[in-house]
Amino acid sequence: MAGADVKCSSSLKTIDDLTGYPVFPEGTKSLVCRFNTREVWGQFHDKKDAYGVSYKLCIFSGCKNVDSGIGVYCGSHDSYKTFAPLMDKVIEDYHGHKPEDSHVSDMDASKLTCPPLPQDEADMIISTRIRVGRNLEGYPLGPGVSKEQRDDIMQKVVDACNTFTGDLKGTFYPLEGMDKATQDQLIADHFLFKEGDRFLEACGCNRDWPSGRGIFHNADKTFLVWVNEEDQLRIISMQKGADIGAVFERLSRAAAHIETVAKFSHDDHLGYITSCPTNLGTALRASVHIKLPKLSARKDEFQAIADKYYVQIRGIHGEHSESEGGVYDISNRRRLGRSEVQLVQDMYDGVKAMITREKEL
Ligand code: ADP
Ligand code: DAR
Repeated sequence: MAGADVKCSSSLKTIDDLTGYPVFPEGTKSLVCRFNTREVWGQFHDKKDAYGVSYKLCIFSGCKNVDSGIGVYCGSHDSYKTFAPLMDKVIEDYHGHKPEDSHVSDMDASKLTCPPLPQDEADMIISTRIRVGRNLEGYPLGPGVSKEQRDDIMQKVVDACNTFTGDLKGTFYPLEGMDKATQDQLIADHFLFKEGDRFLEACGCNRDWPSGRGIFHNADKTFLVWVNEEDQLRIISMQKGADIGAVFERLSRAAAHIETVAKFSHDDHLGYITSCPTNLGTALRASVHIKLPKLSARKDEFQAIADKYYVQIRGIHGEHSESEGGVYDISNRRRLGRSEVQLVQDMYDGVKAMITREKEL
């Protein structure tokens, strides 16, 4: 006999509190609120995927954090198949990607049309960063891994990173044992991931922190790999200035190399597999930190250009952060159903349009 309905709120402690159908506050906008219908809940509330990850765990972040946009983190590649009646709806709503659609990757940086910007325009761009998320085949994802598996994944990623040569050659720094001042400086300088994200906390991604986490980077910090944050790898290329082509070329070369020594979780329908459904496909976010004081003062116009070019406007200290000093993080919004080249092109074209408008103003 199913229990009485359960009210979703931050007071939920663990998935064991989900003793009945989760009911969200009036006005909740998350996709898990919309698509975890009583019928879907009835079908899966006591089910687990092939790795033993429960449906309840996959939706718990959205039940606890009712301000989530999505509210779902998958515990393994199989979660997308076993819980398809929910996942397919989330994926189609967010990405416009239907169950019968396929995904084709293309990281050939030479296909990008990104002529160097005139100096006055390049001067508006403080820095450029492009990242892809990847997870190792044969392991659960962040919410589902054990401590032993996570430590094993870290070792495999470190071994792979130690095969980098030339400008990609670098050193791995485990988070465990890193002094606080170094860690805080790396975060402040935009190189290292933040700690304690409540959305990741709720889905179990932060368990055993800081064990099994760390950062690999080259001497110039233009090439970095985050290990076991939200995904098992975040492969990152970044540098000061506006040379989007150079940043993409470095990322493509690095990702291609690492894939020769590590097998990533992937399928023809969803592309590269990630714990959050929003990152499926390319798991690529290409961004610039750019000064747009005049355009950003016209919120509707700023957002209209972003919508037209499928880019997102964000703050400069990572997700859920605010802009500072008129500097914004502008990045591609799309992830799945288009290639990496097309998404970096989205960002380039969107930023170019914003710069043109800023100059007119
Ligand atoms: P992700 O897309 O990898 O989740 P976040 O938005 O969480 O990235 O940001 C992670 C870190 O990367 C933050 O410190 C953020 O300031 C930094 N960052 C993101 N884009 C840029 C950029 N274009 N230039 C410099 N730092 C950036
Ligand atoms: N808090 C989650 C995050 C969604 C996208 N961001 C990621 N994956 N870092 C939400 O559902 O809003």
